[in-house]
Amino acid sequence: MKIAFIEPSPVESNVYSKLHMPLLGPLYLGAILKQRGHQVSIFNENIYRPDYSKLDADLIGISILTSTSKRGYEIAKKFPKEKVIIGGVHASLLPEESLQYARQVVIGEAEEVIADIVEGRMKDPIVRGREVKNLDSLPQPDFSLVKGYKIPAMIMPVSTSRGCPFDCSFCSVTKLFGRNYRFRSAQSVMQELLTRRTGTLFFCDDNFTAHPKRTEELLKLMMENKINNWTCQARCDVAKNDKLLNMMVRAGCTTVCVGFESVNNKTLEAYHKKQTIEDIIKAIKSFHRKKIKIHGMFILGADQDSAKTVWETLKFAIKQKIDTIQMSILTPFPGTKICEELEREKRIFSRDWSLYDGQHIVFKPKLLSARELQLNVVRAYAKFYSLSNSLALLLGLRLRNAFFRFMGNRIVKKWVAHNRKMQWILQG
Ligand code: B12
Ligand code: SF4
Repeated sequence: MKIAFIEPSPVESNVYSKLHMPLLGPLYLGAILKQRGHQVSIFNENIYRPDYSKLDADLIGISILTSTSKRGYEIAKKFPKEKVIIGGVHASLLPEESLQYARQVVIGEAEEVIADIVEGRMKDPIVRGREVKNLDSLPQPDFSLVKGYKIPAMIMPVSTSRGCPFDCSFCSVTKLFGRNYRFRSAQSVMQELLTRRTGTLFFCDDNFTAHPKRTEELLKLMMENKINNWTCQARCDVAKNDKLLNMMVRAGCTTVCVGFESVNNKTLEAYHKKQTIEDIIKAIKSFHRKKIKIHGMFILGADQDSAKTVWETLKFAIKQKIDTIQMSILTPFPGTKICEELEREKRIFSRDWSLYDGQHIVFKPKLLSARELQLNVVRAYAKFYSLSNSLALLLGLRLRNAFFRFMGNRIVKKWVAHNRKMQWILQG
């Protein structure tokens, strides 16, 4: 069969639109179906948008996040419903909604059911996927299937584990992959790394260091094979483990993306983040001592946050010399604890999924108005990425940081302009 997977671009462009990094789901599913003799292509709309009226496929598989679901449904409507299947985080959280646009929807991990669905042995409208217990049994994601994807790519995602033992109240990850942390063997990951041709590897595991022993094994192999220049997502906890941190440096880690989330201890508690502001400061010091750059991620808008918290976050990021930051507005993704709470209190005022991207306020915050939250976050963000700040870094010859700040400046400008156009939503 001819199968086309589609990863829709978000309707609202976001800070990541220019980062051409496909989700790995369609690449794993595509590799499995290709091995079974099907003809597979993957269209990532950020990279290449086909003319759908001419798309020659027997089956269309659409992969949706909440922010891309609106566009995903628009695409689905271009095809007869019996040709469309939908999966991904958002479809897993709201399968009944997605089913209005598809003949079948898959909840959760789809590798162990996709062939049965495509080949007609599984016909239920809503199929529950299965947690892949042995991740080494999966084929490598096949990037050659992505139309228009340039290899060597600037940055390439690699997944070495699934699930996260934590359960933060704003996060969708455990809803999709569960809290059971599963990981590939170091050898299997190494085999994949040796085939990747890229400037930077991005370990897109939600928590690369959740099981330090297994991470150590992988790092040892990476050192032996002289892998370098990679980024991972980790929690502050890792910085307490000096041995692991040293190994990460020797194995080529240049940047860590860390969910700091807040500079307000009460907010961290409400998020169930299981970390304190003291942990965050210590972690920043340890990473910087080892010359690892930090991309710090913050989420603003919890019931404990005021306008002051937004500016304290900015001050903190500057004072602690965090290299780059992401300031997101708290987003009640369906299925999360935060969403349940806000729904119960009838505080969500927009269910336009295209606004569920961390850049738009869709609920009434407690200590300030929706408008104030949105404007303060945009302004603080713009300040961090201001041209004068970027120039200062450039003059101090911190070239990498200056480059990313200039890039951030362009992105924030777009966000500010877009914000002016959408004043209507800020009435809430
Ligand atoms: C890499 C990554 C990114 C990259 C690339 C993302 C991209 N191309 O969209 C970057 C950094 C750019 C990014 C950006 C964002 N991300 Co992101 N990202 C991830 C991350 C860490 C890994 C994605 C991945 O490859 N997973 C591994 C593969 C195997 O999983 P999968 O793609 O979901 O596929 C499986 C199933 O879903 C299913 N499936 C998937 N597609 C299909 C299709 C069909 C037809 C079928 C049957 C099944 C199926 O089967 C697959 C195999 O089991 C996830 C977390 C996670 N663990 O998934 C967050 C995650 C997807 N991101 C998230 C968010 C919120 C964002 C942002 C809005 C920014 C932000 N504030 O963080 C932006 C929006 C991006 C956009 N497209 O608009 C949320 C999504 C929540 C939601 N409800 O939508 C997640 C889940 C993280 C979280 N903490 O909650 N992200
Ligand atoms: S935010 Fe990070 S630590 Fe918390 S549940 Fe999600 S992936 Fe795990």
